[in-house]
Amino acid sequence: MYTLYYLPDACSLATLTVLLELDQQVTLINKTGINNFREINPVGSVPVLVDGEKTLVEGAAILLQLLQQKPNQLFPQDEDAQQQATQNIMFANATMHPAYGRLFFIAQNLPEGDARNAAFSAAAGAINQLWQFVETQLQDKNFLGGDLVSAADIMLTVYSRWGEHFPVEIETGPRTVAMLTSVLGRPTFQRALTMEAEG
Ligand SMILES: N[C@@H](CCC(=O)N[C@@H](CS)C(=O)NCC(=O)O)C(=O)O
Repeated sequence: MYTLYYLPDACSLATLTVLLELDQQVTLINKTGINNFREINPVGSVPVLVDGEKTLVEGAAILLQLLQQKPNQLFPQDEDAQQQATQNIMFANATMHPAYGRLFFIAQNLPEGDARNAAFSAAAGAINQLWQFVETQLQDKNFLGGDLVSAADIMLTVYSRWGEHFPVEIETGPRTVAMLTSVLGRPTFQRALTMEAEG
């Protein structure tokens, strides 16, 4: 049984969805209800996954740990495919997630006005370039790894929900929209949303 510290609709939603895809039992703790969260993760971020005596942090590292425990459909066994799947997870976590992170930073730190609007516009442009890259990757397949959904697809689907909270136009191509719609419709993703809402 795992314990997952989360924030609703944050990147920890991908961790939860992957846990459900792997048929794991998990208890949720909303970070906002914890006074001393930095004693659990000094960096202050979710996800944090507690596995018995171990406290795991950093979303990509947590996912790779979970995916490598035993064979599963989210993570291929073939060496080349596995390398590509790892690369896709890192693209999502270390490239797309920080690109969206700029939107949160601008909203929290820049006063209303031209500079804020220009910063939003530049951040959206960078995000749209990354979605264009995803669209190119999906030209010959339904998901980043091929026919089967992967952890990276789930991560990207979580991030794709963030743009609507900001005054930006986020553009995703038709194949990307199909991938995101498919992941969003998975019972695990819907169950994860319900679990977060119930707390
Ligand atoms: N590199 C970290 C970044 C995680 C991160 O930025 N998490 C955000 C939510 S998506 C967070 O916890 N922010 C702190 C907060 O909102 O209080 C990881 O991948 O785990």
